[in-house]
Amino acid sequence: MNTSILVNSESENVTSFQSAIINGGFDTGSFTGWSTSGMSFVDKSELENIPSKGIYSALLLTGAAEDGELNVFSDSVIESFLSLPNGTLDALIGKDTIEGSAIQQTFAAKAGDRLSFDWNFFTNESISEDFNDFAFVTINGVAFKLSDTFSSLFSSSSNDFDTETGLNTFSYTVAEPGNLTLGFGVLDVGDTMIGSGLLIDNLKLESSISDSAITIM
Ligand SMILES: [Ca+2]
Ligand SMILES: [Ca+2]
Ligand SMILES: [Ca+2]
Repeated sequence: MNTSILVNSESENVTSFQSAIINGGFDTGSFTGWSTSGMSFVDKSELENIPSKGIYSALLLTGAAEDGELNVFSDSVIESFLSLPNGTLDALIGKDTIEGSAIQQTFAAKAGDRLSFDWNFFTNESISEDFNDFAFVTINGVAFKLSDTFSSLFSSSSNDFDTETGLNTFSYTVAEPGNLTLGFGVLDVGDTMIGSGLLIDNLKLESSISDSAITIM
């Protein structure tokens, strides 16, 4: 179907347009377009995952002692990096978050655009209130938890971690036009002894056709 000319501007179909997001699938093999803090990799083989789109995914890690001293950052540094109010991450999980990694990107979005991405949370932790490592997304300085060690989605993992949620899709409808800053992070809680990770891929911003339709007179 040719979507460049529409005779019906009332169409509510949704189609992908040129995304303002740079390298949303990480398939440049690098973090082009992103800023990073801590241990973040773009890799196709680190965990032998099958990315949901393309060859590469982003992988963020906590500072697990079993992996040696990783170059991760404290929760307060991560909060500053993601423009979150001090104490946001402790409050999100209800425990003392310690350290981890994050990435972010800012792009233009219109009201009604649909943002979506795929994620997978990995951990070597058991279900634990005290060491409840977690992964989260931030949208314009507001944090939403993606998963923690209590996830009902866990199955045993075929990669280097004990368990994983498997790939899930998060979607969000943009309410206000303007720049949107999107961040992702994964954090150790309680201590730094047992590691967790967050995979991100296939980040997309989709517009409603009716926003850019051309009406033929
Ligand atoms: Ca990809
Ligand atoms: Ca803390
Ligand atoms: Ca941990």
